Amino acid sequence: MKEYNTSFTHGDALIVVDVQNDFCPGGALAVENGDAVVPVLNRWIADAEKNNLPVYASRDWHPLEHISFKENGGVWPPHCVQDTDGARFHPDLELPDRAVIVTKGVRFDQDQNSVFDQTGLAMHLQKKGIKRLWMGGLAEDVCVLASVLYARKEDFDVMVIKDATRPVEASGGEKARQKMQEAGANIAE
Ligand code: VGL
Ligand code: ZN
Repeated sequence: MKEYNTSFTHGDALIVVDVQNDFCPGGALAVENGDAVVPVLNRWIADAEKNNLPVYASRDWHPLEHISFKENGGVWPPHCVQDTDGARFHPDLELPDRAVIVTKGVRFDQDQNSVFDQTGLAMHLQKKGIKRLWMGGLAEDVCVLASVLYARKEDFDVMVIKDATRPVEASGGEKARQKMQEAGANIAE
């Protein structure tokens, strides 16, 4: 087992990926028990607040007729359409006012699964001296996976908060964890 500092400290940031209604039970692209990540992430958010550490929350924010939707040749049902209820953060997610919202998936012609894809977030964090990212959210095998892999490419240390993420497919979760670990991310139990 690799050794690492397990406390949330200076130089760390919390990244909450796509905890939106459409990815929770009852949503258009529901992840089984997707809402179970909310109380876990709320504890991390409270800890970030206590220690004055930065909190980022991404949202999938598609235009109507987005290329990732089945009707347009993609693989997903329509989800997280801009300004709809499904695109809103889960109502129990306790984001502080100072949380920074990262909006992605707005291009008509591309999907942007990673929170870093064309958002400028990596450079922004680097400029602030952030070295390590604690990450959780939905879905583990799609946007969390893509974001973690990108973060590793950008040389951030990455801690995936295992209880704070759920996959679209159980088998996909196992595979995703394997890929994230191979890329050097730590899975924090
Ligand atoms: C996501 C499927 C399609 C995600 C986004 O946030 O994991 N999954 N769009
Ligand atoms: Zn999407």
